[in-house]
Amino acid sequence: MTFFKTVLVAAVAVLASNVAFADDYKVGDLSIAHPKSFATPPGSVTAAGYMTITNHGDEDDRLISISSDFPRTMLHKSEEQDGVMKMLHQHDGVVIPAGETVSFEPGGLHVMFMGLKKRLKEGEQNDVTLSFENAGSVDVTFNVEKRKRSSKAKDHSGHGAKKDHSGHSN
Ligand SMILES: [Cu+2]
Repeated sequence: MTFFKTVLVAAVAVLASNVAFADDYKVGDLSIAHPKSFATPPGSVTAAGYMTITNHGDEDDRLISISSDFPRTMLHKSEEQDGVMKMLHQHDGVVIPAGETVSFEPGGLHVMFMGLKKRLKEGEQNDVTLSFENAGSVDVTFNVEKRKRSSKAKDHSGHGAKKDHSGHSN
């Protein structure tokens, strides 16, 4: 009985860890967890991508570029300036400090997919290449997930081909 219990516990533990790491990626000292974007409304030409990057090493690294099958892919940061939310292009990339985790999440850093020809639908997958200064490149998959209602106010689907991003209300 005890033996069975032990085996069962071990099996569950293995299963749980497989699930937990199902969409985690590793490159060098970095791990990238849960790349995702949200389904977009009709007519939207942009979509934001989110993920979490952890630097397990003892040297800083930097996400220097990102590419996908979409016409343009950029690194953005939403930031409030004088009471207005703006999206700032991260020209120098995004530093991933040694021993730290950087979250790309609604209202902050995000990947911006631009020039979308069609909506992103739940369950779709988009292949994206992340290039880091030290760790090199890694291919990851951004799963399109159902948008949570609570995040609607912070979504990026509104911003189109404006020259700057000051108009969009994220
Ligand atoms: Cu953006």
